[in-house]
Amino acid sequence: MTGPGPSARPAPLPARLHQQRRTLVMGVVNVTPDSFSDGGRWFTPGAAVAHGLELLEQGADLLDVGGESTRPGSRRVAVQDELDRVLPVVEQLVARGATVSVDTTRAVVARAAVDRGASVVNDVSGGLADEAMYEVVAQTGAVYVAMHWRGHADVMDALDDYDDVVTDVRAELAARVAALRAAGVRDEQVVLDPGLGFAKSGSSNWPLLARLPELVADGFPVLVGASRKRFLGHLLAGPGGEPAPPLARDRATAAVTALAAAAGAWCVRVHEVAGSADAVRVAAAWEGALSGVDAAGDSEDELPVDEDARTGGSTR
Ligand code: PMM
Repeated sequence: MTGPGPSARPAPLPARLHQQRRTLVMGVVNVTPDSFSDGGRWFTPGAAVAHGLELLEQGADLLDVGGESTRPGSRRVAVQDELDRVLPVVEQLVARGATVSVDTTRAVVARAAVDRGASVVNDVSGGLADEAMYEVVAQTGAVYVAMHWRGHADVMDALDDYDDVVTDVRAELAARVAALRAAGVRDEQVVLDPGLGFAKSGSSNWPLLARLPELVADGFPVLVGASRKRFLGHLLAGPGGEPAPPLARDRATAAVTALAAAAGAWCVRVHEVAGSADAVRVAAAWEGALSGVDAAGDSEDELPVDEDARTGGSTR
């Protein structure tokens, strides 16, 4: 494999994340009763914070806190409910030293989360769900993940119509970049995401992964969110054709992480962190051996001295 190694990095992130010579691991903290992969397990703020701290212990570099499920077919939650779910968790995780991303399509939620210390706005709609989003991103200077999206969860399964899924997704993301620039967002803030499972049938996801270097070559950091998604359930289907359940998809997720990292992904978003934390180190060692850099030893891919953040600041 001769992937290009980790892609460009967004500028406004904390220095300790820039020092990594490998793909970053974003741990998912869903504060929702109904996410498809882990619905309801960490629905109270206390449980969500404890889960986030556990993910940091397992090697997460940053945590993605979301209060609205994007499960296929799901309905929108009220803005106030989303704020009530997300903000206390963001605040407490930031206070414990975590780098926090907020998973929201709403500008008002993004702004409130950044005000409470979130560094990243992860918008699965790429700005299409809320016309005020780009202004918030421009004003706050937060890192912004623009995911490829064609419609909300209740309609997205009907929007899987592509000539060539990779070419079309890249073109639609390029249109988002143009709109972001027009709104005053700096390129250094922007991360792109092909949006696996969003308006993509099972078979549409594999070309997006296999041809990830094409998206990486567009020059922006790339985030990959394959974790526990339906296309992995179908890949791992039992003898009767029944998809593997979400919690049985973690080993396949870690395998995707290794391949995506070797293909140059900047970050992977995962529910089970430990397997992907290992996988990104394997990929870095693999790439390092090809380029003559020692990424497998005890030096470059580790944090310098920031054990506090890795343990959630629990020793402070
Ligand atoms: N997938 C989910 C939620 N947020 N954000 C990004 N950037 N990319 C993704 O692929 C993505 C996301 C799916 O929901 P889950 O949290 O229930 O897995």
